[in-house]
Amino acid sequence: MALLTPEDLENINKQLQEADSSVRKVTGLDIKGICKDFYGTTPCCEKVGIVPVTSGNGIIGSFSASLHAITGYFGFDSFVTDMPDVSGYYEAVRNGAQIILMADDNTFLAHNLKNGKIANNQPCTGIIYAEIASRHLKADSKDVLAVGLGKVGFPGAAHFVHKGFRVYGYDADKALLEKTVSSLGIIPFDPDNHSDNFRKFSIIFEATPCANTIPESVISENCVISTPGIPCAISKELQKKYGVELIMEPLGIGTASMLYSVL
Ligand code: NAD
Ligand code: 2YJ
Ligand code: MG
Repeated sequence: MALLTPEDLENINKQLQEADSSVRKVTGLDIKGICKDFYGTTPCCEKVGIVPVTSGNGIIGSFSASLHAITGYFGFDSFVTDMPDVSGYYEAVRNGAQIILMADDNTFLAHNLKNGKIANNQPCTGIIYAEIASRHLKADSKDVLAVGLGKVGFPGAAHFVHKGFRVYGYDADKALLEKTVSSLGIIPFDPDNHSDNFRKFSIIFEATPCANTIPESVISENCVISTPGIPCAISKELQKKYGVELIMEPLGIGTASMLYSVL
């Protein structure tokens, strides 16, 4: 499992502002607007307790501080506990947190203690990046290319299918690709296949931990690439050459999706 680094989270407020402006350009709504519309929820006064967790690889410098900035950006009243782990959880609840945010190396969760709802970052991230891309106002068809069908990518691809898109999918893991083709009914995409290489997409969704995963041949002018995957799926040069609108941000969009989903 790829862990976030403090470098990924540098200038998180600026990264969020830029992502918000791209989301607005692509969909006509900002991130908050998409979450509100999609989940049908609105925050009122929920206090969010952020608990640092030391297990496994331990505390990531600036992870909790970034969550504090992100929750503040979306209008939530939040605080980071002084203590980590179980003592931090106790501190969060004793200090009136209604929603707990915490992550170890495998799971990043949001738990609303009042209504019992719980959210996992991976599906919430995949679904919201797919939802944003699905609203691309200038899409030329309902065809989507989904690259990377793992814990984030699979729920994203499934979301496009549920919304009636024709989904072409690719994963470097052949067995996973085959499994996903049969469970979701998506069309396998093969970047090495000559005829697939002539297909262009105005909506591309990417969720892999690798760079340069999107072949140039599939990119259409002014397409949207919605990609939670870190590092970036496409080079700056290709982005510029095709006027790509990129939706990419390391933590905030997925966290907003988690929070709105537990309200
Ligand atoms: P995962 O390991 O479950 O899935 C990744 C998938 O990508 C795997 O199935 C793998 O076979 C596939 N893959 C790897 N290289 C590929 C390539 N070159 N072409 C096609 N497929 C390839 O990981 P995950 O939990 O789904 O996370 C995916 C990425 O999303 C990671 O980089 C993770 O850090 C990032 N992530 C970002 C956010 C965010 O908010 N931006 C949130 C969660 C995860
Ligand atoms: O509390 C801390 O500082 C750490 N225990 C945070 C760990 C963060 N976890 C991850 O980055 C994992 N990849 C799982 C969350 C997925 C979000 N991209
Ligand atoms: Mg995100």
